[in-house]
Amino acid sequence: MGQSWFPGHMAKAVAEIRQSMKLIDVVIEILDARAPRATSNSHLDEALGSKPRVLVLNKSDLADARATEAWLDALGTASAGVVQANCQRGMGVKEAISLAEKAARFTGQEGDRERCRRRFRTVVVGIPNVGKSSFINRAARRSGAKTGDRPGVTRAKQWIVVSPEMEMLDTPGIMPPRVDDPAVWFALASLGCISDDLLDMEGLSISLMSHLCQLGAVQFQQRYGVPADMHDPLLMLEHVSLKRGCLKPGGETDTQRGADLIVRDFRSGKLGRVTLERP
Ligand SMILES: Nc1nc2c(ncn2[C@@H]2O[C@H](COP(=O)(O)OP(=O)(O)OP(=O)(O)O)[C@@H](O)[C@H]2O)c(=O)[nH]1
Ligand SMILES: [Mg+2]
Repeated sequence: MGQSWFPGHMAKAVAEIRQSMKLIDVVIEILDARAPRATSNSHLDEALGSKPRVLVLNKSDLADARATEAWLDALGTASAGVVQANCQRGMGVKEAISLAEKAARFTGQEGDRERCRRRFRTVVVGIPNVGKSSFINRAARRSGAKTGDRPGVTRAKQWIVVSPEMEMLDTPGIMPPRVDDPAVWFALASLGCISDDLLDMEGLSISLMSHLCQLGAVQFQQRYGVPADMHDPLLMLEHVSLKRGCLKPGGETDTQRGADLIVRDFRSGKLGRVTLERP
């Protein structure tokens, strides 16, 4: 993958995180609850070192509730704990912060007393678009960090004083430099962690519909009026495009626009609460 996949600001961010780690007491890693494995980034582990880490399964409002419970169990051994969250509503944020504070203050090592006296510092990391800035804004109860429904909104690191006790470092979303597993690529693309400019949206919408059928998550059939005996996702794409009035000037079906619509609907939860991978 070229420049656009691992752009300069991500490389710079990794270097800056590595450098900031001496100031940091605890790491808060934001994952997307719909694919906690695919949205983790082991490439960052080296830069983060061995600091305690709180995992936040964000966007849990868009994930299958039972699958989220299973993920919480599976990730329960995370060093400083794991919580589910909805950073748009503010759910789970307080819990994550109190886990972080506990881990930051009481390490059982020398310096605990000093750490209790000063403001503690966390860094919020994760791949693009998982909700890092939203988490920080909720934690700070103000919109200090810019957010947006596309990857790559935060471009540079930014310290935000969240409370008299805590400072948080917002960081740009960082991708692993390469993704070899097609299932991981599919999840990242479906969840909007990769810039759409790099994606074949028609191909993605087709994979998405066939994946939803495999999972039995067929709410989309009803939403778009897809006949029950239609099984070919390519035909489904044609059908949805036509049904939604996606037509080119000559009257031909505009499957590109249809595909965009399907993917957008999936990302915003209009096709149901779906978790793409199980523990
Ligand atoms: N439904 C839902 N949407 C959320 C949640 N948290 C964040 N979002 C939305 O997800 C999008 C991305 O949020 P950001 O906070 O900008 O994500 P980020 O991780 O900072 O993204 P980058 O800076 O691009 O890496 C925004 O449109 C948010 O409103 C959540 O819990 N549920
Ligand atoms: Mg951000």
